Parts: sequence; structure tokens; C-alpha cells
Amino acid sequence: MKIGITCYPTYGGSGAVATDLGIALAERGHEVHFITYQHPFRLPAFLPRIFFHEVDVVRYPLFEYPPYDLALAVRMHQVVQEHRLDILHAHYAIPHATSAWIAKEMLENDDVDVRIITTLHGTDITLVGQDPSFQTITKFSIERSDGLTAVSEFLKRETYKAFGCTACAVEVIHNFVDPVLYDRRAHHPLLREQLGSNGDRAVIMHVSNFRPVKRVRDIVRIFAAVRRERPAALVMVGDGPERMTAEQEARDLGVQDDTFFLGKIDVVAPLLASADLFLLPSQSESFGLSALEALACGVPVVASRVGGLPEVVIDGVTGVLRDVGDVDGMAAASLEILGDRTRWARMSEAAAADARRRFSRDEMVARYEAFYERTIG
Ligand code: GMT
Repeated sequence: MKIGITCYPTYGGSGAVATDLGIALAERGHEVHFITYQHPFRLPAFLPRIFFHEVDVVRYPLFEYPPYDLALAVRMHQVVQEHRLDILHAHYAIPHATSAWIAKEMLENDDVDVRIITTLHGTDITLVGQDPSFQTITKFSIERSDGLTAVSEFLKRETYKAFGCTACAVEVIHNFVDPVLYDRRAHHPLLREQLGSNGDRAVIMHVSNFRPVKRVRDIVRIFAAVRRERPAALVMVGDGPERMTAEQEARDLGVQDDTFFLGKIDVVAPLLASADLFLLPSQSESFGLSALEALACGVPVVASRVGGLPEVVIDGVTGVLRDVGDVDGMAAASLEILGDRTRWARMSEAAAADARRRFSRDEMVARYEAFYERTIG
């Protein structure tokens, strides 16, 4: 098949999944065309059968808001025509599914028959998509897609609840990880060495875009409670609007010397392989790809019991789930896991095994492939 993929190319789980899917599809012999404004951050410079088409938006003084969605539609239309794509796969509904629909409408008199598939990732449904300024166009774009997938059962339920979409069938295809890259044994624990953590000092980690939804202040508070009881270091990977708040919280709670803000890092697997515990106390999370990446690296996860996280983390087996905002509960759970080496080893092993079993890259990619084939008919 010839497949076009549009995603957010910078940091974020939806872009990471879309890119890894494209790479896996190309490995399986398909021709993959990424259509987006920047080279996807997890896409190596060259891979056979993968092409990149940059969307360029003209700047003009009149355009206070340059119309990216229109430029994207034009580029999609051009790539579909030139390369005779079978599928246009939009990751994240806004504005990708809308641009894909426009591109398909523009094909009306052509003999190319492209199918639009939209994968719903999270806030395109739970937050942004429901804002009055986007609600009707999101519903329209979802309903006009030829195929719809969601990354969790939770998100599928939310889609029906928020948009009705009586006529659309949403198929759940969970996110997945590369089991070779996300493997604790595949990486030298450089970070542990640097932190002097080969002894008793636990390495607690968080990876995100530091948006308010991630509740990064809770992370620092959980860590401070843990640090009061035992030696530990907190490693914060990523950047975003709440980073300075988290840094201030660390100073206020007197744990700044044990807290390390590393900023944005593209390849996180070698870091995760040095961690003892991963924290994700989000306000909302349709799936929580970073939690899955941690689990695959044998890192137990302490997270909030919200959204799709209970589908990813098995409470009491591969991690622990507590209510949103339950800082004390998450700190107590973290101390329990870190304080009992036998329990930690059992959880770590279960986490790596479960991530491979239930979120297998091969299986999920095969399911996307089958979904494409069914949609093409
Ligand atoms: O939805 C967002 O705000 C961004 C998006 C992203 O690009 O990271 O995150 C969503 O998609 C990820 C990949 O499917 C999921 O792992 C995240 O849970 C989800 N974020 C939220 O639901 C807040």
C-alpha cells in the first residue's frame, strides 16, 4: 500500500506513535509518505521506502494566524495525486482530519481513490475538540473519515459521549513500543552512574511536555515526601509551560539538589533504563505512552487512576494507581515499591513482560494494516 501520514512532528506521544507506525509499515514493504511541517522528531534521516513532504505556510502581513490547515490540505492533495496514495492517515483530529477531508474533496474529478483514516489520540476529543470553537468541525471531520481508530477503550467511549457519532465505528488500536529499543538490558546505565545511584539512591523519573495536565508540581511533592524517607534523585525529562513552576516547587520543598531537569531529549529509552520508578500523576491521559515506554524498560509506574491509564498500568502488578491529586497516596506507594527490592524486581519483570505481551509492536502494526485493507475494501 501507499500510505500518507500526518502528525504533530515535534514532541508528543501522538507524533511518536505515528512515526513509529510509519517506520514499521515501511519495514513491512509499504511506501510511507510523511506530510507535515517539520521532520518528525523520531524519524531517522533516511530509511528505505519513507518519504518526507514538508508543508510550507506562506507568511503574509495580513495573516495574523497563517492558515496551516489549508497549506496542509494542498500538500496532501498534491502528494495523493503524485504518488497515488491509497490511505491518508491523520493522527490527532484537529486540524489533520479536516485537512485530509478537504484534500479528498479536491480530488473529486481525479481517478485517485484515497481513504482517510483518523486516529484519535486524546485532547483532540477530551479537551480541544470539545471547545465551542472546534466542536462542530471536529465532529464533522470524524464523521467524514472513512475509518476511525482510538488509542484506548476510554477514548472510544469519550468520543461517543462527546460527539454522538452514531454512524461511526471506532476501532481501538492501542499504542505500542519497540521492544528492542525499550529494553532495560539494551542500555548501559550511564545516568545511574552519573547520579551515583548504584547503591541505595533510587532514580525516580518523569518524561513529558510539562503541560498543566501533567501536574508536574505533584511530581515534585511526591518526590519530596519520598526523599524525606530515603536517598533518591528525581530526573525530569522534557520541557514546557510548567517547568519553571516545578523548579520553584523543588526549591520551596528543599529538594533542588536532588532534582535534575534535563530538558528535551529525543531518545528516552537509555534514560528509562536507568530508572527505578516512573511517575505520571496526570489530570487526564487518554493512554499515557510515556508510562508504556517506562514499563517496557522494566520501570514500575505510579500514576493517577484516570482516562486510559488503567488500561496500560495494572494496579498492584506493574505499578500502582491512585486518585488524581493523591500526593500522599502516590508517595506512600512509591516508598513501598522502592523499599522492598523483591517486590520491585517482581513488578519490574511483570512490567516489561506485560508491555511486550499486550502492546506488541508487531501485533498493533498488523492491526493497522488490516484496518487499512478493510477500509480500502
Ligand atoms: O492529546 C494531547 O494533548 C497530545 C497527545 C500527544 O501528542 O502526546 O497526547 C495524547 O496522545 C498520546 C499518544 O496517543 C497519549 O499517550 C496521551 O495520553 C494523550 N494525552 C492526553 O490524553 C492528555
